Amino acid sequence: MAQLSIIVAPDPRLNQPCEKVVSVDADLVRLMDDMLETMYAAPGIGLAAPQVGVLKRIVVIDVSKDPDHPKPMQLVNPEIVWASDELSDYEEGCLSLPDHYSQVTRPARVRVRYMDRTGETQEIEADGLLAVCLQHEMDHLEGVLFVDHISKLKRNVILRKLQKSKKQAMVDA
Ligand code: GNR
Ligand code: NI
Repeated sequence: MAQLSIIVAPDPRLNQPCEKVVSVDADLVRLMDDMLETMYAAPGIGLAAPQVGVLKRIVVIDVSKDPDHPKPMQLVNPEIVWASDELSDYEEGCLSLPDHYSQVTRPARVRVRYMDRTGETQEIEADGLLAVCLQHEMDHLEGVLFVDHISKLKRNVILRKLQKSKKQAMVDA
């Protein structure tokens, strides 16, 4: 297994729709395992392939928050097949927007269809943090970040701060 580096915004790779995966092969399984390792190390509760520079429809998630009982999930070509009318707010963060958090409103429950690491189609219905995380990760596959769900003013404040710290890191290096 290997750790991958996580792309921080602003970066054009985080704003592009990702390609569907055609077949789940050994290379793809290795990528998903590396994504899980990268997510646990960060640490984070989810990671989408574009965050490591791979523009494919792949997501890994573990919302268990209990290192003794991990519940890793690997989803290929995930699709929302149903979302509740009921909405819910959650204070979201993103490994590609480090140290920035905002309330985001999304459907409270979703049903998601995806392929697992063996290529089999699965469906799950989720609420709570898993529903938030699934929607957050699937947004990444469309090139959408949580800041795209908040006011333009708040979004620009966050993106300008990140841009500024990137430029400073270039000077420091
Ligand atoms: O680690 C993460 N935590 C988090 C908290 C609230 C809502 C969404 C998330 S996902 C985030 C990891 C990440 O950036 N995934 O894309
Ligand atoms: Ni994210």
